[in-house]
Amino acid sequence: MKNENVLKIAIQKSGRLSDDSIHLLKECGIDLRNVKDRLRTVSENFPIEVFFLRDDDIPEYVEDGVADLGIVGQNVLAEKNRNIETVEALGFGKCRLSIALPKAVKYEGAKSLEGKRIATSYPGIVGAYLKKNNIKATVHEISGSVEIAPGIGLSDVIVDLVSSGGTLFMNGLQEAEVILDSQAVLVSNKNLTATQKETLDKLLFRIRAVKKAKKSKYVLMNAPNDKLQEIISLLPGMKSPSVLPLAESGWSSVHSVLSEDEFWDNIEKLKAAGAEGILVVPIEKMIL
Ligand code: PRT
Ligand code: ZN
Repeated sequence: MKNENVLKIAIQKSGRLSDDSIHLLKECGIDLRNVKDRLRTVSENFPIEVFFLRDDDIPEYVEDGVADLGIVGQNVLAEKNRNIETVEALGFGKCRLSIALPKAVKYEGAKSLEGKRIATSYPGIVGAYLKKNNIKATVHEISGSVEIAPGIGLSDVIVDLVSSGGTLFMNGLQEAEVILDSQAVLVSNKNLTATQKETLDKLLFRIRAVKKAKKSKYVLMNAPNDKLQEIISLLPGMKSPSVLPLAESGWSSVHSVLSEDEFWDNIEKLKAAGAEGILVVPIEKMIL
């Protein structure tokens, strides 16, 4: 394989996005060895080379073309504000960048920040938010443990990432306003070669099949023939459900695909309509 046609993808070396990023590539059928060394690795069955980096450096490397692709949180992307393309949201690493302040303090929208000291690792995003809302406040950039800043008197307010909210709670803080919703995204350099674009399309096709499968379940059930029409009307399927006769006369086996969002609702309706022995099976890939 000619080197310039191999896509170089930068993923987080060690942290919250690392395992999910590797797992996604593996689910796309990309063989990766030496992921334990976490330096770089070339796939043997797909024209891709993986670099392991700090997440903060990924947007810059992708802009400069040191890497062609990257997997990074939208929070880092918004903060670094690099000239790169967001190609696909990946559905993991979900969190939000929020304003938080001590529980006893009342929050009445952005104007509550006027004249306050704000501690954050996201000075770019916070600065833009203050500017948009026409607020004057002091921003202290700190690189970690932002949640302790109010407790030690360094700031009045923080802007930090939140997922469960447990960290804020343990530090006596309340989440007051979400500034940015974030998840991991696939990003790309803007000047890929035609061959690299083709490889990216192949990768995207696989990523979408994996994402789609995650959101769906394969369901099988037994149904009395006199209830078949009602049961079929509850099942969308990819085109329409498959119906196979059972060995016992008067009964059929019905197979279909249900989306996770409507899953429990549908299962209850199916049972009420007379379906029995309902099996729910995960789907590995889904190509539409
Ligand atoms: O070393 P490197 O620079 O690569 O890693 P890092 O330490 O900067 O990042 P890392 O691994 O902590 O996070 C990587 C990315 O994961 C972030 O940029 C986000 O896109 C995403 N992510 C998702 C999160 C969280 N959820 C999250 N909860 N990043 C950080 N947190 C923090 C949060 O700020 C809080 O302090 O985790 C703590 C626990 O959160 P709660 O709300 O569940 O208590
Ligand atoms: Zn980082």
